Amino acid sequence: MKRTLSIETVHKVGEEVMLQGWVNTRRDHGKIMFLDLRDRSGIVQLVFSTSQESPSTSLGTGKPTSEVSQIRAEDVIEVTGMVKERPATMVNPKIPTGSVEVEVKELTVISKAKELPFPIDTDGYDINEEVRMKYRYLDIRRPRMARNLRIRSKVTTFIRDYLTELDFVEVETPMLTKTTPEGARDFIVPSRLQKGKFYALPQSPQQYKQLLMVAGLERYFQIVRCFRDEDPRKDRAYGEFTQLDLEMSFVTQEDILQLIENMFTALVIKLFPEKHISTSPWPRIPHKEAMATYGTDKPDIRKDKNDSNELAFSWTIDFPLFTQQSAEDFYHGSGAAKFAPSHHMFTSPHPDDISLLNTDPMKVRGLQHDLVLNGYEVGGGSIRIHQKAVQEKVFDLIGFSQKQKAQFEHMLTAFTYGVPPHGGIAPGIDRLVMTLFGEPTIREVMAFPTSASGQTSVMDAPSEATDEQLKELGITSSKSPVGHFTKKT
Ligand code: AMO
Repeated sequence: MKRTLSIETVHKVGEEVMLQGWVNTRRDHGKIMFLDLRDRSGIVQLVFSTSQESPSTSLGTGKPTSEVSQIRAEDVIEVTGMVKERPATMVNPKIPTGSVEVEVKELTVISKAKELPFPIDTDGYDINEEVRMKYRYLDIRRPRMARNLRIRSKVTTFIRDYLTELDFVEVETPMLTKTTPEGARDFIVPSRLQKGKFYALPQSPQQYKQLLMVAGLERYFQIVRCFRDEDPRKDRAYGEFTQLDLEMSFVTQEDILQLIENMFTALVIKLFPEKHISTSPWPRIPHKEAMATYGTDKPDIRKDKNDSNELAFSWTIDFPLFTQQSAEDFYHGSGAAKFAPSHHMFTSPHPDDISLLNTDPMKVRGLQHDLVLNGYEVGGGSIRIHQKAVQEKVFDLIGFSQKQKAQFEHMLTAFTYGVPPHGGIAPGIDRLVMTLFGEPTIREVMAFPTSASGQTSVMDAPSEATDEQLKELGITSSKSPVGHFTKKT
């Protein structure tokens, strides 16, 4: 018999069905036992009767098997039985299948479950996070987590459809690549074929997306994994996270802002109808004004911060092109430099300020735009430099040595073959979804996040490599893993 989903039982009253899923709850009422069966569509009540003469004829005549009494929550079972309307007094209006129940005729236990390490019928916020991550596959059975992953998938599907409709091309860019100077430490991967050399995992596909503009694609996007070795926070994942990376040619900053505003407004209307965007069009706040008024470049401009359904989007624009931080802070190992880019080194100076690059670089505004939602920076981007000379000038100002400049030779070379003016943005999918859902941390919207100490969910990484693996890579490890040190006496 073909499997029926629990949600479909409401349309199958009077029919015999076969259901498969997990035992959500079990309730014994003397001669009658109820199980709630859970599958991906929700739950439905199963009725087992221990006597032929059921106390209420409407409550089923299913014969129990010896296995029935052994069944416990989270066992995986298969049942066949008859779908029946519940008596009016027994209808449960809280669940979509509350008007029916399945009178079980046959039961098979497919897989038994041990007692779970924590409850999954609660929201789970108060459970130790390490334990939740160790058993993440159980934690995701929690309705809140399962819902988060499902809605997140709807968000990315919406974005894909929306952009594809607008002639954007989704392109995958390499994961084994060269460092992208985004501001965090890189994860590096040793090369076996060229011993002593390393790949870097991309902090973002910044250079590739610009090269795709030189390649003439004009409209690119990618829902892409990015890797950054930086300290985690509640809105910042350690290790890896996901961006909606996009780039367009022959556009102004206005075009980028409009596209994102239109797309996310349509997304909220379609997927979060209970939420409202507090101000439209979204306010555009110059960086200077944001700092003076709110003391931050990502102001929370909600009108009522107690309203969990309010979404206050805004743009922060007119950032200074440079900040005075040391180069060490934004690009490791580049030595002392006076100026560091506010966003990244490919951001275009404001055209009115180009001459200031020679005279007063700190006064130069950049064509950077940050997308802010309820006080979180949920996206960042800019119009890019597309003139070789300007790019070289910025490299000089941030104190690049000849050797460092040589690392970006491919960009400068590409800029000599006919480069369209271009720009883009990269909203952080995890952070955006976290804010849309009102979740307290980014890890609540990621399937298998890494812990604050860099430990992966479920799988015990990072772990040691074998001597053979290291030898093949031409690497010797000078550090024993913590715990293997012998105590000095
Ligand atoms: P930026 O570094 O500003 O820009 O990153 C863009 C957006 O990515 C998200 N984000 C993160 N989310 C979770 N965990 C992290 N560790 C993390 N780091 C960043 C944020 C941020 O706004 N290549 C440029 C984009 C461009 O210029 O088009 C870039 O990566 O939401």
